[in-house]
Amino acid sequence: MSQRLTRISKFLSLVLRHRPDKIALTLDDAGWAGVDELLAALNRHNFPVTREELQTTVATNDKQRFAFNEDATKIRASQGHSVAVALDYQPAVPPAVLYHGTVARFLDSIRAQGLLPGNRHHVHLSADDTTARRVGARRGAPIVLQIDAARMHADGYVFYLSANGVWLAAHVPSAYLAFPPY
Ligand code: HQG
Repeated sequence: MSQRLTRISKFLSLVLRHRPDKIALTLDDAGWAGVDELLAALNRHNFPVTREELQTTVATNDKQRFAFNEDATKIRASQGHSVAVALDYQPAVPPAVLYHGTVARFLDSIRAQGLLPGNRHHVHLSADDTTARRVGARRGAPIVLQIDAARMHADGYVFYLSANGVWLAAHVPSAYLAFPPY
């Protein structure tokens, strides 16, 4: 992705997940903003973006962070919000094992409390080890935990799959976690 598109993606993450108020944008209950409203708000706040740049950002984003609705009149972040939104994802059956990338300094707390969502709405889990390692590496030397998703699901915990392939859960109790070495 070009530097320009990366800047747009970062600013969109900020306003569509965390701070719509920063550009006086309103999101609906499901997190959607009107595309026209978004472009006007960006323009008003000295971050002009063309419709074409917005489309390219959505289409080429490395993690497919954003999605348009069917007729492309609205846009939202696919996950990762801290503002209150109901993303209307349907519960889904997870793969037997899911992965979570973190760093050593959080392990004592994770052993005691399990995985907690922090500022986000859900704990984010990956379907593969490589993705989880990359997520953990944002914070230091990555440590990948394995989640016994099959047993969690059998025990009645609900999982959601976001539009961009991230598995979401409200909480992962530590009984379902395996720490390396496995
Ligand atoms: C840790 C990025 C202490 C958890 C990524 C993580 C992902 C605990 C941090 C997405 C804990 C939360 C999500 C506990 C969890 N005690 N620490 N009990 N439970 N933690 O950023 O999973 O670029 O909210 O291990 O690529 O790191 O935003 O979650 O280190 O997909 O699209 O608390 O964000 O995607 O950090 O990352 P985050 P995450 P985007």
